[in-house]
Amino acid sequence: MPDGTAIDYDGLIPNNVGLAQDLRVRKALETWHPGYIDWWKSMGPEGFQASQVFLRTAVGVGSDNWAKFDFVRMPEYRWGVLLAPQIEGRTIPFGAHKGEPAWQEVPGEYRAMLRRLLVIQGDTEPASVEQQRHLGATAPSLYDMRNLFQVNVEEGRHLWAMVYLLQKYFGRDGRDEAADLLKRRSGDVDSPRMLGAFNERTPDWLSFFMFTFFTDRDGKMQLAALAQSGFDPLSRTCRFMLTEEAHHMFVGETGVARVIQRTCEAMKAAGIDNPNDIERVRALGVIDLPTLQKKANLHFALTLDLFGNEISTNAANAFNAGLKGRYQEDRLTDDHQLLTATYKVLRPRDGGIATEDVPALSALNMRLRDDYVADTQAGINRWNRVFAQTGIDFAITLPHVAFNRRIGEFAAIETDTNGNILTQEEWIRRKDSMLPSADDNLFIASLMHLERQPGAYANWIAPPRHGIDNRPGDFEYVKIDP
Ligand code: BYC
Ligand code: FE
Ligand code: FE
Repeated sequence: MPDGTAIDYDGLIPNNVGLAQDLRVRKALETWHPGYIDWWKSMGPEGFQASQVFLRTAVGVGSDNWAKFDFVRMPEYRWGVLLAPQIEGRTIPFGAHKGEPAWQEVPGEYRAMLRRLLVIQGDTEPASVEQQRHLGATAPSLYDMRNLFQVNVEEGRHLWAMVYLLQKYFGRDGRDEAADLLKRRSGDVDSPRMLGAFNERTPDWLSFFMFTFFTDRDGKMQLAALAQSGFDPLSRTCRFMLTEEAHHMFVGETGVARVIQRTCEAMKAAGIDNPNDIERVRALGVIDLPTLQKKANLHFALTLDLFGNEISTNAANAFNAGLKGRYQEDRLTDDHQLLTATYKVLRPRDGGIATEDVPALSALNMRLRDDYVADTQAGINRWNRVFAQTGIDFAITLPHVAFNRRIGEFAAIETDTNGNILTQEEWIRRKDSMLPSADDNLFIASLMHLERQPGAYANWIAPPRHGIDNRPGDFEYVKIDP
């Protein structure tokens, strides 16, 4: 496949990496495939494996017309290996090897570091499918159910993306890692997924929308950083994954926006102006706004933990090695080596929180997290326009980055959502006013039920503005019992 854009759909595994000519890797992938399908059937969407779902499948890797839409049973989805086109003459964009030709093979000295990056990234993808597997049963509409399954099959494909790199470039231990990616389970006591947020439960649809808004956006940031990689196959893989990622964040952003819209409209219709009139709002069968804020607080904090320690030698090493860059590295105008630069890091100090200048190279996790927060804030601002449009006096705000953290500088302290340090007693007393309480979760759970009539929506969420692929409002996106 020299031009790298056409996809070969003839074999078992759709690809644009010339698998037909690469017997060794094809065999490894075909050996891995049955285990993957077993995993999908046992850990993928529960109860809908035989349903016909209106899914998009990639048919190209260019920037437009890259996907087609059709009804598919999920286990028959054509998961494939798709890389963005190779860029002629690409060089390593940053770090100690800056300016050297991009690597087409794994640089021996960085093998272990690269493998770890691939495994961590790969581990998150099936984890999210596991976390979301029971949500089909309470989908608020067939439209939303279809979006859930679309996200799920694409996260499955993201696993394929990492498994291909492991099997193609890491031989025996790559195959072992690929097998292990099918063994760990989200939330399992003995063999959990690698990162914290991917072992949390996704108990309801509001959590799902928050997860795709907040946590898939971490996916976007991490993939964007890896898309800069001097290891060219990783860069090309991540560039194509980012094309798919946009839809995942769309699902989260519009999902929450539709919840906000529905709540505000119901409040207006009932003559309720005060968002804190929680009992009256809940009596309307919609999600009250303070609970929405608490869910956002939770998912933001969980996602910030995914950026690792603010000050990290691992991150510095990965940058120096040319393996993991900064967000939009190719648009930054500095030496791309960070030999003398410093960066401001937030840390607890003298009973408060203060900024400190540290060598920029060691603060790369902090920097990526800052870029993430800015990107997230832009999405929050779009949510807040819905309040303005419906005339309800409310705004969602991001909590302080120190709030409810388990990794990094703030792991050892507790703060309120404004970043004021709390004693353990104060934290316990105030926690339920800042994070979803058992009571809040029970209320949300009480709203969750399957709405299976085409064009119908559960009472707590507004319909979307447009159908998928321009389908009409009553389109049957999932034929549950075909
Ligand atoms: N949980 O130097 P440090 C996505 C460990 S989301 C557990 O601070 P470093 C998606 C760390 O392993 C994107 N352990 O951090 C979204 C290390 O242990 P060792 C996912 C943690 O190395 C939705 C030690 O602490 N992709 O795609 O910079 C649906 C010191 O580490 C955590 C990536 O994140 C944690 N949160 O790594 C589906 C890409 N944080 O090695 C998919 C790769 C730190 O000393 N990312 N530790 O034993 C990375 O490598 C991250 O930056 C790390 C931080 C989170 C691993
Ligand atoms: Fe993904
Ligand atoms: Fe995603």
